[in-house]
Amino acid sequence: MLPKRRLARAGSPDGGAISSAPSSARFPGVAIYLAEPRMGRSRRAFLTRLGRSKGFRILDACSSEVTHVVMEHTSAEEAARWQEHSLMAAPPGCTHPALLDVSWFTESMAAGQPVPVEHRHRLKVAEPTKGPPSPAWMLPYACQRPTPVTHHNTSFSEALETLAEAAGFEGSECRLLSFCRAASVLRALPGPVTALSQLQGLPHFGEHSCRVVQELLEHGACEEVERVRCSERYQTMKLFTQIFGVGVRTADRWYQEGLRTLDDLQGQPQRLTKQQRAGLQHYRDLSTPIWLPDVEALQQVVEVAVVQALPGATITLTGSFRRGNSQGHDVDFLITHPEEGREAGLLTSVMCRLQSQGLVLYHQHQHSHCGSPAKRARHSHTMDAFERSFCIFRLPQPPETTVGDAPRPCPAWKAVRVDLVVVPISQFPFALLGWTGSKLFERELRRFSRKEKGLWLNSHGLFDPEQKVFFHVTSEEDIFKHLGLEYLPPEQRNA
Ligand code: DCP
Ligand code: MG
Repeated sequence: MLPKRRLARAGSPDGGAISSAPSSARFPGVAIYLAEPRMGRSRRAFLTRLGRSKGFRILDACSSEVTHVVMEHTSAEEAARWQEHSLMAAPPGCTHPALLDVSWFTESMAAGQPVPVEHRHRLKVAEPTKGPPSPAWMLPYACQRPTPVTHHNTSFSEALETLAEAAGFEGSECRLLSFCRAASVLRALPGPVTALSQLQGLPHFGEHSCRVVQELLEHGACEEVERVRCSERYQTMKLFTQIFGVGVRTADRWYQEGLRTLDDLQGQPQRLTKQQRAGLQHYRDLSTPIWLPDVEALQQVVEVAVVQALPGATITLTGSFRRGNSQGHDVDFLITHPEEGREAGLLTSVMCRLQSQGLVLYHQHQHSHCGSPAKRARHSHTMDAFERSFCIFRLPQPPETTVGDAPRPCPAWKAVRVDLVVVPISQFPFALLGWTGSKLFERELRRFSRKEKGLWLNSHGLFDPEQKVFFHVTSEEDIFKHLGLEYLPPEQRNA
């Protein structure tokens, strides 16, 4: 007889007896393969344990023994494509396994035995949806679904983003993320939410976020959101954190000390860093959006300086403008050269050229502080370590604009925030992906890599901590491929 402890282990979902000896499975005619692409690693591991604990034979690899392939959120076309690539060629006379939706698997689990395969279990071509969105295709990670610039649920997403921002001001990262994720789900919906029932089953929609949407649907306003927006705390924190160089902690300290206005800060310049003083000096310009024509003008002047400093070097616009936004709060450029190493020293030379043209109001050079590659990869949550310059540019403006029939004089120039980042060509695809954003998209991408694929992603590389190897890539598309994600162009990354 087995001792009690060993008996318990043999019967547990993780127990070696069931999982490592599939031949002892209760249903010998059934061999299941759970296909990962859209299921994700952790869910697949969970379902595998569940199936094995109930005596099902679940294979780790896809082979000709497999009788049932189970997939989640997958259309018949995608499944067929997957089958072509992943299944071993069936020997003549041998039939392909059934490609089934996860509903067959969950019903079988509930029944404690394989249920007969019905038509509804077989993977179908996804129909374009009309009316209420179905949660089945709303994948949980923002990097798994397209999110365009313009969407249909602005008032709801803005309300949730206000609560997210307010949570961030209180240092509540968890609540900030919850509201951001719910807002992002709304941004990805193909139509407006008109009834609360449409939120049922959507990922990241907790009770609180549902309540906000419900109030907006019923009354056109949400009392909590209005209260937050009118509060002195929120308004002051927003005012202070909009200053270049001021983060939540500094803003909070000033608030606790009783400071409330920009004049309060002007009166105490000794409290401010050089960066914050520049931010305060140009506050009005820097807190008004930058529009596309300004970005194009900037790109031209920076490009000329870069090419003059190092022929063959290139600049690439990233950030919100690369995602197709027509306005943004700053302009982000990546600078590189097709020959690795040639980019060294380039930034200093570029800045000298721009300064000599009188274009630079402020700049702060940050040297590259790349440690060992593995060390960099581990710190996926922190800012990257590329050489960069945080600048405020003096951008000349057209002499006058016309409002109605009357010409209105314009200031001769406008202060604009610009980030110039220098990237060695071997890391360029990662930097491009990392700097294109949105912030939530990047966060979700890194979370997806870590949790679902066991890989560490940041703006420098993609690292496999088990194999201790970096992936070599030449494009953003390669990175999506390594992660098993469908490629999303920048315009669809507005999570
Ligand atoms: N980024 C990031 N994490 C950081 C800083 C930046 O992932 N700590 C990435 C995501 C951002 C991109 O870099 O989208 C550029 O940062 P910005 O702050 O300039 O943000 P955006 O360009 O997206 O928006 P904005 O129009 O406000 O500048
Ligand atoms: Mg930006």
